[in-house]
Amino acid sequence: GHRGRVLWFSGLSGSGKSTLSNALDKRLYDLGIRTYLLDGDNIRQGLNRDLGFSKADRTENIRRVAEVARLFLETGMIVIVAFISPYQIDRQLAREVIGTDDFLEIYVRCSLEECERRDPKGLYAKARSGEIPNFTGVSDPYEIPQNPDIIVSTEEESVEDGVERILTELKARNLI
Ligand code: GGZ
Repeated sequence: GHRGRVLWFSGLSGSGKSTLSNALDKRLYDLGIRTYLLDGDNIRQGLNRDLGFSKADRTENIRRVAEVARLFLETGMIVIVAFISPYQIDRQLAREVIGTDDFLEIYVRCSLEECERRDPKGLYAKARSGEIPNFTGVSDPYEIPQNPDIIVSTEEESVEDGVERILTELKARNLI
């Protein structure tokens, strides 16, 4: 078996975190590598359904996700985590909870303009009209990762190319 790892995706809403992390999850599964995906769909509706989008709640969201990722890590799985995780300090704390040797930060880079153009759920429009307050990138901060392990630019490369590049990087680091 493999030693566990946490692949932590950070990026704006609509940047492509879910698409990329799901595609990577499938590729690793096909390679026979055990993975577990943590994202808003299985965390914010369950474990963290008491949390909203204030700064304190986002911090608590990320803290709990990091603790859950650590539990799965101990089973030897590759844990794929996909949350906006907008604050540098919270990502840093997650790295410390998980252990820096087992933590890879992947910045899903996409301009706010392009995320707004995509607006797959119409959330940016609602944020602009004020219907959704504290929306990341519009009325709430996103702190760009300063030293990510991997950057995937979803305006410049396809999902397939991004996933292959992550796999190449994992192999180069002997992580898979
Ligand atoms: C940002 C929000 C907000 C606000 C609801 N700000 O595109 P989505 O819909 O599916 O992804 C976004 C998701 C962000 O949740 P996270 O747990 O990843 O955020 S954080 O890491 O900051 O805790 C978006 C939706 O929730 N959403 N309101 N105000 N995104």
